[in-house]
Amino acid sequence: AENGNGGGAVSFFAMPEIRYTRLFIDGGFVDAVSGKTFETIDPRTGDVIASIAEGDKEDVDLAVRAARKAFDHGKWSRMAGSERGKIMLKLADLVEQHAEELTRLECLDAGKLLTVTRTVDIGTCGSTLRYFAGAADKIHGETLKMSGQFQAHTLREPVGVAGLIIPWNFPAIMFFTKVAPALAAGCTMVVKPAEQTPLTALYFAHLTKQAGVPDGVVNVITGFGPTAGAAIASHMDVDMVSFTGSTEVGRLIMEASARSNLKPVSLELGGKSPLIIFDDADVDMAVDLAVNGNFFNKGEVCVAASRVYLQEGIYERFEKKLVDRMKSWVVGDPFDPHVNQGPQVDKAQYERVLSYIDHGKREGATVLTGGKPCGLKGYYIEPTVFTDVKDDMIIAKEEIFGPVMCLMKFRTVEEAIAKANDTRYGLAAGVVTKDMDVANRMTRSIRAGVVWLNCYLVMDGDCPLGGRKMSGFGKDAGMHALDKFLAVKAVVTPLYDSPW
Ligand code: TXE
Repeated sequence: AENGNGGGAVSFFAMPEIRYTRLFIDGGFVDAVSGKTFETIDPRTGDVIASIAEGDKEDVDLAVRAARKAFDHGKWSRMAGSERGKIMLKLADLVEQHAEELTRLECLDAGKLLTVTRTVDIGTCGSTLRYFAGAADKIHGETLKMSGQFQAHTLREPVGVAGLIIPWNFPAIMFFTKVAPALAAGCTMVVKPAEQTPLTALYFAHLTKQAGVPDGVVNVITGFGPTAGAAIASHMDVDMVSFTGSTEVGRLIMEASARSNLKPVSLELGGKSPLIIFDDADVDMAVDLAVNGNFFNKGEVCVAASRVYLQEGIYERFEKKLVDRMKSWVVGDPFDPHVNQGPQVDKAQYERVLSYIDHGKREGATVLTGGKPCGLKGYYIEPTVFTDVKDDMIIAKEEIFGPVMCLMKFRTVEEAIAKANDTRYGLAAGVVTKDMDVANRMTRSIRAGVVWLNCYLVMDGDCPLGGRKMSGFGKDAGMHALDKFLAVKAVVTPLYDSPW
C-alpha cells in the first residue's frame, strides 16, 4: 500500500465551523450542570477540534424529565401521524440543505472519506427520514373476534421515552437509524452520541428544532459511556433502550435494565462475519467484495467480512489478485479524493488494532500485505492481510474493528457451513458462488442476521439489520425497527349485550 498523506500535512479543505458544542435539552442548547467539557479529536493529527459539554447523570435526568413531559403532554405522541410525517420530511430537506457542512463535520470527527461521506453517510440520512416519515401515518392495529361474546382490537402505541445510545463508526447514519423510527412511532427520546464523534448529532439537534419537532421530543446528551450512557440505561423513567456498540457494553446495558425498571433493550453488537468464496466464483468480484468488506471505512464496520474463507481451488488466484489490488490502495488524508482509507477514529482504537496485528504475527500467521502503522502523526494503519490463519487464533475469533483481513481455506460445503457458524457472533455473512444448490444450502445454514449472496455490505432503509448470538438482538432499519418503538395494547369489549 502506498502511503498518501498519512502525516496530514496538507489541508484539502477549509475547516468547518463548529457551531454546536453544548447539550440539547428541551429545545435549547445548555452547558452541562457540572460545567465540565471534553475534547473531540481530529484523528488525522491528534489535534483538538473542539471542547464539548460533558453530560452526566444530572444532565440525563433533566433530559429524561423534558422527554417525559413532552411525551405525557402528547404534543408529539398524539399528533396525527401525517403531521409527524410532514415535520420529518421537513427535517430530511434541512439535512440535505446543510449536507456539505455536515459532511465536513462528519469526516473531520470520524476520519471518514469525504466523497463516501457525502453520498453514503450524510447522503442516506434524508432517505431514512423519508422512509419512516411515510410510515408515521400507517401504524395500524388488528380487529379480533374472540371466542366468547367479546371482541377486541389492538392499538400500537409509542412506548414512551426512548434511550438511544450510538457508536462512532457511523455517527450520522446511526443517529437517524434510531431517531427516525422513534419519531415516526411518536416516542420522545434522549440520544447519546459516542464521545469520539459528537459533532453531527448536535447539528442534527438544531435542525430538529428548525423543522418544527416540538421541544423536549429530541434531546441530545454528549458525554462518556460509563457516566451519561450508564445513566440512560439504568434510568427508571426511560421506557426502552436501543444500543449499538460493543458486546461488552451491550451486556452492561442489559444488566442496567434488569437492575432498574426492566426496560426492553435492543442491541446491535460486534461481529466476526465470514465471507465464503467457492471455487466457481469470479475472482475479480471476490477480491472486490473482500477488499470492500474489510477495508471500507478503515474496517470500522460492524458487519466487516473479517474471516475470508476460500475454497482450495481459488485460493492462489485470489491471493495473487489481492496483492496486485492492494498495490494501488492509498492510505492518507480522508479529505483527499485520491485516498482509499483514512485514519482510525482515535488513539485507543488505533492501539487496539495494532495490538491485534501483533497478536497475529506472534501466533504465526503470515503478513501478506501491510502490518504496520503509517504516517508521522495521526492514527493511520496499513491495510493488513494475514494468510496461514488458523481457526483458533485470536485474530480469527475476536472482532478487530480495523483494516485487517484474515484468509483461511476450506474444502467442502459442509466444512464451510461449520466454519461459518464456529463463532460466538451472528451478525452477517457473505457467500460467493454461481451454484444455486450451494447458495441455497449456505444461505439457509448460516446463523446470522443477514447473508449477502454474490454481494457484500449492501444496506437499505427497508432491509432489517441486526444479529443473533452475541451480536445481540432486535432490528435496525426496515419496518421491524418501527416495532421496537411501539407497544401493543389489546382493548376488549362485549360483542352484543353486556353480560354485566
Ligand atoms: O465501544 P462502546 P468502544 C466494538 C468494536 C470496538 C469495540 C470497542 O469492536 O473495537 O466495540 O469500542 C457508549 N453504558 N464496536 O469502546 O464502549 C459509548 O459512550 C452505556 C462495535 O468505543 O461499546 C458509545 O456511545 N453506554 C460497534 C457507545 O456506548 C455506554 C460500534 C459505544 O461504545 C457504556 C462501536 C455504558 N457503560 C464499537 N459504555 C458496532 N456494533 O458497530 C460505553 N457506552
